[in-house]
Amino acid sequence: MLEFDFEGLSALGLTPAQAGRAAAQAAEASEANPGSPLWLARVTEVHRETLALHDAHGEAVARAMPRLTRSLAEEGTALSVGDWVLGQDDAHGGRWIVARVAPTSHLARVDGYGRRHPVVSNVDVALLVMGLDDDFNPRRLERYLALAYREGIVPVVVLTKLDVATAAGEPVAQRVADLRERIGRAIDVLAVDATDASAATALRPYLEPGRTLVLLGSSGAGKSTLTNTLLGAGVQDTGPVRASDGRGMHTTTARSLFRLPTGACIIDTPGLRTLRPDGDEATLSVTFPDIDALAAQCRFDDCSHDSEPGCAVRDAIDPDRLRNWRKLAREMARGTMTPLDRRRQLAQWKARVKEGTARTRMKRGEA
Ligand SMILES: Nc1nc2c(ncn2[C@@H]2O[C@H](COP(=O)(O)OP(=O)(O)OP(=O)(O)O)[C@@H](O)[C@H]2O)c(=O)[nH]1
Ligand SMILES: [Mg+2]
Ligand SMILES: [Zn+2]
Repeated sequence: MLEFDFEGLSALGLTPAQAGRAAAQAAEASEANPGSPLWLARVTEVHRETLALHDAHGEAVARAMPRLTRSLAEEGTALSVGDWVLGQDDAHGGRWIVARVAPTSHLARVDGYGRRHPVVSNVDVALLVMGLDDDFNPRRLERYLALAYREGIVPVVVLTKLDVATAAGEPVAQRVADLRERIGRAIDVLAVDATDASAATALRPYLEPGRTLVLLGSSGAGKSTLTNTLLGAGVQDTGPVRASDGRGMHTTTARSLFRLPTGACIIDTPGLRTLRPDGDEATLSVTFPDIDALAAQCRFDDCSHDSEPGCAVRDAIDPDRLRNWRKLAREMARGTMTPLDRRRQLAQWKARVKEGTARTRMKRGEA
């Protein structure tokens, strides 16, 4: 049996579809865990041992049932900020999460070893935050775009430090125009002073009640500054940026979900050090629709837009964008390999090395 207040939870981003999923999963969960009634809440923070939750009435701290943690780990995932969860109270008033409501979107990043790390769940809009200072990097932005597109999340580019760049006499308007030209006009690009209330006005169309947004971007880009401006309060700590290279000091160390006065929810995240999008060919074609459209006109179906004759892409696309596309394509191909593929590839490499060694020895007359 599941008891919940839809009105109250919809203010935390619960959609009718998710409420339906929750009810269906609750029927299963109460069979597995008979006893006290189930509740539904949203994860606002994940700590080592506990999770902070919000339901319509307030904040609470809960633990995940070890069985749930184990089964999620087997699927290569874990409870994340933004997840909707079903839980039960024990006889001592302890709160236990017994199930995760299947998320509608789930962002994960892949580290240098190919391991997936959950970032956030159930997000509608990703604010891709990038400073108009040394942080400005269209290639990195294209990685974030791929990350959002893979999950069907609407990306919005927020360029911060407009005040700083303007005061320094930088050609901001030109930079913004070039960026729009490069990533395509379908993506909204806003340039703001994140410390000023005008940033909240600029973002207003994305802050509808019930929406969930996530802030993504490197350390020092201004994610927490923006969070505070949108909250109208200094809730999140913000940190200095090194003068030498404009990098932040990793001030935010955990992800947290906040409710905004507009009725939207926002998740502030720590700056990611490495970002390899967990994507595939389809992700790549939506992230680079310009390349995808032109590729149909190349003479060869498998054109790599490098030196092939009759290539329609090479001369029409910004060379830096094309280089980035190629790099991401390679990384994603590596990411989508199954462990069996990888073992096979490794075996091939080893065989080739062995062959090479044998050939050398033969030449030397050792064999
Ligand atoms: N003048 C000005 N300063 C800004 C702006 N955005 C951010 N800053 C400053 O940049 C520094 C870093 O901002 P934070 O909000 O802490 O950056 P963050 O993205 O949260 O960084 P991490 O938490 O480390 O990932 C702070 O000193 C902010 O005051 C802006 O638009 N204008
Ligand atoms: Mg921060
Ligand atoms: Zn081509």
